[in-house]
Amino acid sequence: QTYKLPDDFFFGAAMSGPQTEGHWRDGGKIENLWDTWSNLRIEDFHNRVGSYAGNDFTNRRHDDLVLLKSLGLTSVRTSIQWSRLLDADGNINPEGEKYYHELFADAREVGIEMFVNLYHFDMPTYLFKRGGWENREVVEAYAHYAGKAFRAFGKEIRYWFTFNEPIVEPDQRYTNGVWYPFIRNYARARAVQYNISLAHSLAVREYRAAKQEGYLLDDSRIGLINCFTPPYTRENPSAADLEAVRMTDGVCNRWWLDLVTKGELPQDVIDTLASRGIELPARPEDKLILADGKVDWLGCNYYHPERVQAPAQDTDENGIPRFADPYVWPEAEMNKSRGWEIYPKGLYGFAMKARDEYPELEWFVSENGIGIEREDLKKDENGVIQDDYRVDFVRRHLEWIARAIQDGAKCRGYHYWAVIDNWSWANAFKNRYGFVEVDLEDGYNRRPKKSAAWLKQVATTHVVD
Ligand code: BGP
Repeated sequence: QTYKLPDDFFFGAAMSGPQTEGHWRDGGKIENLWDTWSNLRIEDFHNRVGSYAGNDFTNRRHDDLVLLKSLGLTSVRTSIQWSRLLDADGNINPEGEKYYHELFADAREVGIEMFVNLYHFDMPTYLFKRGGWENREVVEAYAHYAGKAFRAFGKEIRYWFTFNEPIVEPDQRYTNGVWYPFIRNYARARAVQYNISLAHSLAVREYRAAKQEGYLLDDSRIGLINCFTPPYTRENPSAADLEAVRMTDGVCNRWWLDLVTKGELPQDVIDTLASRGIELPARPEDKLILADGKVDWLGCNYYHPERVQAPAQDTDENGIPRFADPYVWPEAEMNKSRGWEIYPKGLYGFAMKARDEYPELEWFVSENGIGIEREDLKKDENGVIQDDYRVDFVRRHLEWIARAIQDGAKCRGYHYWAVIDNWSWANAFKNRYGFVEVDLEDGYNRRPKKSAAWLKQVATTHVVD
């Protein structure tokens, strides 16, 4: 069956500043946590892999934008790096500001609509040393930074976002401790999550003020981008399994949906956390701040669902409270490179939930993609990576999006992560997401993979087949 996506549907690419820009110490840029960590990873440095190099976007950005446009894409989301735009006194770094003006001018010239996000896990290191998101002063500093960004680029950018995946930083850096500096503390993770919710709300407040003052385009919009991992449990679930679903969904999904549509956080989740001794650092004035967290639309990053069941124990071996254990669904189709389940229908599930429970909410798929190891082994005799699995993955997700729109979902677009291979956090360049290869052995040169022709066809016609 063939599906048609709406004509005014955004078809684009997602990326981030820290994963692409490189030039980590140029132009007055100060260090963020990824730079600090990259600096510790000497072997990556020698392999030319790290935030210091990104994917060489800064040196190639005009050509990259032309390439994206030639694939039929009309919008690109990236992020401003806080550590590039502001100095350690919170003042604009003129060279950083110039860099982003030039980038946005390139995009205009090429005919790409830039979506700009303000935070992609890239906490400036000096602020982390002051407590990071656990310190209210850092929350204030972020709102100050957001206000500066809105005022500096307000006439150039229409689509603004406060955070990318605000649930992931607390989980990866604090709960699971897999990101530098490898903290393992669930209570601190929830405090970070809570304070990021305040930071988001204060940034929206700044946005509205800047708009009132005439710094922004009249038709500009503000949003938040979260990753939505719909939890499913086993068949014939127990009450405890359903409870595991409630808390998984509550912390990862409902928390942000409630914040951006109602300007509040889910009380049942807060109560359950409190019943386990996890108190959020709430103050009486916070309710008014959170009330300002409502947005104009939402980005939904979707990679995989969550399969959960009742936890076997109340805490893990490190004393971290457990609300759910993973459930291995025997029928799961896995992307073995990344260890993530492939379940396109989960996107439809999210769409129907949004339609039914948050009927006013407009949203778009802000990230979706498949990262595969050792694609260099999949080259044909002309050196072109044969990646039919990527076409299969994206096609199936787009089909569910098209069906959801037919069924009333207010889904306005699709951004693929990442159309051009880029550097990624803990995995460096291991898993490649791109429709376009970045050849590290050949000076970061770009080479379209086999799937690029298919992408172009779909992006230019909006017909999925
Ligand atoms: C999302 C992030 C991206 C990107 C992507 C793929 O969570 O917003 O920055 O990295 O996941 O994940 P990974 O690179 O870890 O495979």
